[in-house]
This record gives sequence, C-alpha cells and structure tokens, in this order.
Amino acid sequence: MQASLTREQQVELYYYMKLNRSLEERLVNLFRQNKLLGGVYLSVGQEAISVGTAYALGPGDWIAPMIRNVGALLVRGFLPVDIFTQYMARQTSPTQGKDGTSHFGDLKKRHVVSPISMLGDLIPVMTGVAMAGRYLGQNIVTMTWIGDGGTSTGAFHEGMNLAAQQKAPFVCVIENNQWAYSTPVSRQVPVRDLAERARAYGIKSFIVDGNDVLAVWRTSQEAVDLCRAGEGPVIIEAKTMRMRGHAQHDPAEYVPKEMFEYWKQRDPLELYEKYLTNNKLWDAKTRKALEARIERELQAAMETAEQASFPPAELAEQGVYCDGCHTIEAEWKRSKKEVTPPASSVEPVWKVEGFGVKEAPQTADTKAAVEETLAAETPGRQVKSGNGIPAPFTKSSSNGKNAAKPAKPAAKQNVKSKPALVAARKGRR
Ligand SMILES: Cc1ncc(C[n+]2csc(CCOP(=O)(O)OP(=O)(O)O)c2C)c(N)n1
Ligand SMILES: [Mg+2]
Repeated sequence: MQASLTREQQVELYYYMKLNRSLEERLVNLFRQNKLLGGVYLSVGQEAISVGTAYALGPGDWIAPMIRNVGALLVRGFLPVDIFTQYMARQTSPTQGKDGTSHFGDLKKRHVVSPISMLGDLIPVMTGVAMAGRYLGQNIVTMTWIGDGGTSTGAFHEGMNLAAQQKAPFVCVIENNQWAYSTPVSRQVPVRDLAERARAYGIKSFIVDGNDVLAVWRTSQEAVDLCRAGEGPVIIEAKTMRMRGHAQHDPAEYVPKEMFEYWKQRDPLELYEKYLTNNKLWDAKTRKALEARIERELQAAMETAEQASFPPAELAEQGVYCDGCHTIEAEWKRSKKEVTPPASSVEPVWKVEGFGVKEAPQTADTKAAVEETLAAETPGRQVKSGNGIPAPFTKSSSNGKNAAKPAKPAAKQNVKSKPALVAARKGRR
C-alpha cells in the first residue's frame, strides 16, 4: 500500500493533467481544420479524475477508458503521438488507422481494454477481467469509468450486481459531470448521490471532489487496496462538471451560465497549481520547464502524426479475423493443478444460511406487525410456527389440509444440500 506521494510524483500528476488538457486543445484545433476523423469528446474540467484514478493502479492492473479518459491513457503509458494518429486514422496508430477516437487499447503491454460506445457495457467486461485475474492467481485490480447518464443503463446494474456477488476486484468510477448530453442529473435519477447505488449491491462506495486530484488519488488508492484485499468491488463517485458541450457539435447553451462560472472557479488544474506553489513543491522555473516540455512533446507528436500516411486499402481486409495477431497467453500465477480436477472438484453442497424470513420479532407488538404484513403478502397463509414467526418453506393451502409441520426456526436450521432444501420445501423434513 502506498500511503503518500513523493514530490516528484505530485509534480507528475500535474504533468499528466496539463498534458491531457493541452493535447485536447490541439485536438479541437485539428478538428476545426477538418483533419480528424470522427468526433472529439473533451474532458476539460475532468482531468483530475482520469489522472488521479489511473495513478493509483499498478502495472499489472487493467483499465478500460471511456471517451473522456485521455488522461488515464497517458498515465497508462500511451503517448500523444498514439492519440493524434488514432484521431487522424493514420497507419501508425494503435488500430492501424482502422478505427478512430478512443476506440483503441493494448492488451499485451499496457493492459488497456479498448472501449466500445455502448454505455455501461464495460462494467460487466471489467468484472470479467477481474474475475479472470483472480482465477489465474494474479491479484490484479480492474477499473473503468462511467458517466452519470451511463449509470442508468441495464448493463451498469447487471454488471455491478455480478461484480458485487463475485466480490470482483473492480473499481467503478462514476464521473458525475452533472450532464448526460442536455439532461441534468436531477432529471435522470431520483437520488442526489450516485454512490448511493452501492447500497443496493451491498458494496463499498466513496464520494470525492473530482476536481481535487490528490483527493481523487487518495480515494482511488483506498479503493484499489480494498479490492486487492478481497473487499471489492468499490464504486467511487467523483463530482465534477462537464465544462464543454457533449462534443464539438454541441455549444451547451442549455447549461446555465452561472453553473459554468461556479465550476470555473474550481478548475482542477488551477487548484492544483495553487497547491503545488503554496506547498513549495515547485518553483516558477520548474513550472516553466514542465510546460515547455509539454508543448515540445505535443508539437513533435502532432507533426509526426500529420506526416504519417493513411493505411493502404488492402489493409481493410487484414486482421478482420484473428490470424495470429492476438495470441494472448494467460499469465498463470498459480498452479493449474489447483483449478483442474481432482483438486478443483467440490462436493455439490450448498450452505444456506437462514431461509430468508424476516428477523424474529422482539415484542408482542412487533410480532403482531410482522404477522400482519406476512398475512397481507401471502394470500391463504395459515401456518404459524409456535413463536409467531412464519414457518419457512412450509406448505399451506386454502383449506389447511396440506399444511405441513412447521420447520425449525431459521437461526437453528443449517440446510446443507440442495436435495435437503427441496425436501424442506416439500415439508418432508
Ligand atoms: C447504451 C447507450 N445508450 C445511448 C448512447 C448514446 N450516448 C452517448 S454519450 C451519451 C450521454 C452520456 O452521458 P454520461 O453518461 O453522463 O457521460 P458524459 O457524456 O457526461 O461523460 C449518450 C446518451 C450510448 N452510447 N450507449
Ligand atoms: Mg455526464
């Protein structure tokens, strides 16, 4: 566990955030010059989230970024030239010019799963990656990001439920930037905090100021540590603001001006610049050198990308089906014997704790209340156990003839196997 960051690391966080922002500013210019293929979805105002969260991961961990996570790609080791060539669809791009925008990844080196545009779908995917890592004995953590709007998809809920049930070492970062296209959060969901959703899955969650990179990093580190210790999955809700329209075509005129003004005062880069200066973590000279370095790197990357050629037409038919291009061997970190029979064989026995009945009532009043509720919920319910608790899995009929003997109270029961459970249901125990 990494408790704190060194001075160099704290300055490095700024480097990535500034690189993220300046790179996207250049992408906008290129878009306006009609040099890009596809849209540009900016993360202006959200850089602290991409950078702070990804910075908490180790080299063996896995991410799947969304459209506003260029910062996470940079932290993960992608270079500006990769991003420029990708947006310009050049042959030297990560997808060899076959796809654009953020649709690229790197399974072998950087452990980046390529995103797809369907909102929510990366959640079950990264849950699966986390489960696979555990199976292989790797002790990895996986992470993906989702917008406030994306949390309303079915895939989000299905994926989170699966992750929770499997205790998958998976961190889901909700970037609550207040808007999903032109719909404000308050018109999407009946809750104020999206992290609240975690309660429905019985998992841990955090809410963090998404414009404070150190707070984001610290929270993410805690979430990653919990996952690695088997306490996952974790939801982090990072509160922030989308400071531009959904994409370049959208002037965001539906956003109240005062709202932009409010969040402008909380710009993550400006806040962090002040922090670095006030804490004497850099001086004017270091800062200038850093900014000059970023400009130099971006200029060189942009020129390289512009000079790169487009893919030849023949390339379109190559790599459509895997012909050896994706030979990815599973990295086993545990003995395969452990997971193959006979060592992996388990008895087909289920341990069922409790039968799902409500807790035993404490007083005569609560007893009566529980009984009343159950009677209302269960038409024709006639059987009661001696203490007023409904008898679990006993059969009742409208004429009471088939009413079985009440089963023992839930707390004392320990039904071990499926057949036994079935027998209990049939009142044969
Ligand atoms: C399943 C699905 N439904 C709809 C869309 C179209 N769509 C793309 S982005 C977007 C809004 C997303 O809002 P949010 O999740 O808050 O992310 P943000 O753009 O704010 O980062 C929509 C509706 C989609 N890509 N996938
Ligand atoms: Mg949003």
